[in-house]
Amino acid sequence: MDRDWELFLLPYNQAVDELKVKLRGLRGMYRLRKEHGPIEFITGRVKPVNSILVKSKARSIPLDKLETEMEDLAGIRIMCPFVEDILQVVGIIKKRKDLNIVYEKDYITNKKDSGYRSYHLICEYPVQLIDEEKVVLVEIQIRTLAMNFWASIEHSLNYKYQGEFPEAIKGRLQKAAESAFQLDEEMSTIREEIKDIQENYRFPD
Ligand code: 0O2
Repeated sequence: MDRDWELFLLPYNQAVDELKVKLRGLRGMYRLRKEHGPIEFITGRVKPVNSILVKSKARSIPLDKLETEMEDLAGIRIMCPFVEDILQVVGIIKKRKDLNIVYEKDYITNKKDSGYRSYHLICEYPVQLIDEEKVVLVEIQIRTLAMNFWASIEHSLNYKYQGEFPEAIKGRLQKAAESAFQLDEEMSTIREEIKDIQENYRFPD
């Protein structure tokens, strides 16, 4: 099937750009209130065409069903300092009137076999085009800095080994996932102390 990818992905690019601005705005609001902010930083991306093609083949998603069946064409990632911040961010997003949560995946309570932990919200987000409104799916991933560190490294290794990890690497990744979990636990116990420091001192953006 011939597809104009630039045209097809335009509303997804627009959605990612808009949501990055909107959600980053929350950080400034917390700072102004001199309250602990549950968001450390935010990234966003539209899935590259080659990754779309690889995933559609791997999951047997027909190219004419991408809009409904590939939920992470547009992706937003929100990094939080502490595990406790994740549910706070989920609550904030659920209350928003500019998007609609379709469903959620809690890979924090139910971590994946790989060791992956993160909270995913699959949302419908309306984009205003020239003559119409188009509702696109956006996947918002919410995780701690430690979860993000682990996922980034695992993702790079996954790319290298195409998901077929040698046993030794698999074991080391599982140990690293456990260490990331312990780090989050440890940070939670000293959360109050760190919050004080964060409120009194912030690096400039
Ligand atoms: P990329 O390159 O990040 O875009 P499902 O049918 O629901 O099981 P789906 O739609 O892949 O499958 O949903 P899932 O499992 O929630 O994964 C969506 C995204 O979460 C992935 O997108 C990754 O970004 C992230 N993710 C899920 N599992 C893992 C994991 O084990 N390791 C890492 N590093 N990330 C994970 P993509 O398309 O796989 O990749």
